[in-house]
Amino acid sequence: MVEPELSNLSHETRTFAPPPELAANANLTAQAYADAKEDRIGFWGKQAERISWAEPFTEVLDWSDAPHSKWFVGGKLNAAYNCVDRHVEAGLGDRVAYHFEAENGESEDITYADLLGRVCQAANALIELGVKTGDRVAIYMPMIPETVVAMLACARLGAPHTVIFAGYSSQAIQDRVQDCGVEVVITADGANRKGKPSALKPTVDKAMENCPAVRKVLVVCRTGQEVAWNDERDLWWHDLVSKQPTTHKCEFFDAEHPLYVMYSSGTTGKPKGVLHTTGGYMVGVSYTHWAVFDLKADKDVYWTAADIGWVTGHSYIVYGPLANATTSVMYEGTPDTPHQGRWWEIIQKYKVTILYCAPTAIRMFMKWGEQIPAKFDLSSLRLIGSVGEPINPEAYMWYRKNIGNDRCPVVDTWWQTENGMILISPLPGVTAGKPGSAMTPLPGVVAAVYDEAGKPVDKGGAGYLVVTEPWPAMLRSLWGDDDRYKNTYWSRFPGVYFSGDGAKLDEDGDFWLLGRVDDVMNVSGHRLSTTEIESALVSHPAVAEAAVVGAADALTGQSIEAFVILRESAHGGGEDVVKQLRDHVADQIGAIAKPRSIMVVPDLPKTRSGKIMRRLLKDIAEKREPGDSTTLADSSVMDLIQANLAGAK
Ligand code: 6R9
Repeated sequence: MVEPELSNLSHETRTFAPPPELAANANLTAQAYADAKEDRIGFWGKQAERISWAEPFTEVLDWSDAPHSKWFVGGKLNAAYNCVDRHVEAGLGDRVAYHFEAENGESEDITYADLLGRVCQAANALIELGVKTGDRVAIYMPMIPETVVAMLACARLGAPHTVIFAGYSSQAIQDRVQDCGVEVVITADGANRKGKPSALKPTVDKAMENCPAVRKVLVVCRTGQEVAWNDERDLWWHDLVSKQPTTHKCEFFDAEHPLYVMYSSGTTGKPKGVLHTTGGYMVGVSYTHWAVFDLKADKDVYWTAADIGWVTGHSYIVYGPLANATTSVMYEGTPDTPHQGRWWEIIQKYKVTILYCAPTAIRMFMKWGEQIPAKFDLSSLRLIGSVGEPINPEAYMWYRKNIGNDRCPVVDTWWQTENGMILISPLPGVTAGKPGSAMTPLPGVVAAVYDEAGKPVDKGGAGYLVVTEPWPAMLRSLWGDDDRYKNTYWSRFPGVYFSGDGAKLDEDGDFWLLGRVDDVMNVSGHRLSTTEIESALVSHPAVAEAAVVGAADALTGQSIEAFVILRESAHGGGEDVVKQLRDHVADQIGAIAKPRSIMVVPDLPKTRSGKIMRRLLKDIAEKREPGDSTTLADSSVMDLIQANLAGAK
């Protein structure tokens, strides 16, 4: 199973101790591990004091109906109140919540008092649209303040949101809106990307053709471009929201009230609606944001350079930082518009102290060269983080040296959409970091590496990463499919959470992540399932069969490589067919899912039970001698494919 890339990683022996000054003033010391170990439940009960409860909980965890958990049983709270109102009530209304920086350089500082007014207006607007507690609202938006406002307005009303990444296609919107039973969609006319407006509303309009249950589409005017308009269904945000009162008295909901659904790729084509609830999630994200980033809310300027449409944005742009009354940066654009130093210019401008981003971005910056960040003053930074995929030691070292000035600790944080919060990460004032290792589970989190038989491996061993005790921000189920929830996460090793990732423990017991053990790919930090892309390819009339694999890629982590068998009728289509197929995948799923290459092959390697052996295709895509093919139904297939590819060159 877990193929050893690990032999490279295990040569890594460098360690970086926390800078003494940071360690001396750190939010946490090693004592936190000991406290949590002694009384894990009591530990989480204590962390819950970070959150304001309208009614106190009577029990920290009810695990009697495992794998269904209830955290902070009987407690009542409102997530939006915790993110905004209470800070204004505490006299922090003038503190900046977001330094919003648009791609074109325009900027706006939004204080907690401003944010409160805007969230109340949006909540009042949603009420006018008939949104009630429990109704689902879809959000398909650019990276702009209204996106956060829309999310918090939903949270305020207890209407779970489902944010759909703005790069996704109409088909993806349609699937999610239908699966989640959405009646109201919030979107924008377009987004500013790479110096020009790109359209969003037409993508929503197309999806709406097959979503008759959607009553209203609320549209933020972002770019001012021409849009088609449906008078019955569409409303401008500035018409409806701006006229609303800036106050709204919120209700408080049960700790287990649903907060949001976030769709994530699974091993079968259908995306999974990961369900998060309110109390445990808020406790989990506020604690981890404070602990892992050593947050000093009155001093730090914090920046998660990620999209809100990804769980990282939900937990560490919106709910975690706001719950902690943080001043954050929010950036609308791409890292190379109008120049390749855009991020570093932003850090210099706002004196950012904490940066959190993905290895794929770091590898891109490496490709562009260290002379670019060197032109900017990055001395404000004191801590830098990484998330989304394994960070290879070279990228870690480059990041530490060129962005962190050889001084800032790097926190490599492992977690998933399902986890809701960071689970494995160094603590910056405690842990001596190793390039490429996410180190150890956070205080209060218990994880292990299991072998095939479900036995914990010893130090030095590799296997499957599992989480053996429940944690507060854990997913509660999959929307509308509880059986799939139980099967996907809790059946591989009964009673423990199966992450789907491979991991290795080194001689010190530190964790090294090895990527997915299933057929989910990770391209630039986006999870895409092979099955989903195969289904898209096969839905094209020219394609008889398709297999997709993720090949190691120095820049994006993995790249999508497709193998297709064409229908007889399509033979002779040549490059034209390949182009059509790439566009078709973009249309069906989104541009992010476009295969880098599509190889036309006469057949595919399959086992006797008909399963495609992707491992062998991966060998070809990564230009290796194919491994063991003895379980193939027809062993001549591999020769045929290789002869065919050689002939096509
Ligand atoms: C937060 C997020 C989850 C998958 C996860 C794993 C990979 C995330 C990682 C990492 C190695 C890290 N992953 N962080 N692998 N080291 N620090 O990314 O959520 O989009 O659900 O992806 O990402 O493979 O299983 P999500």
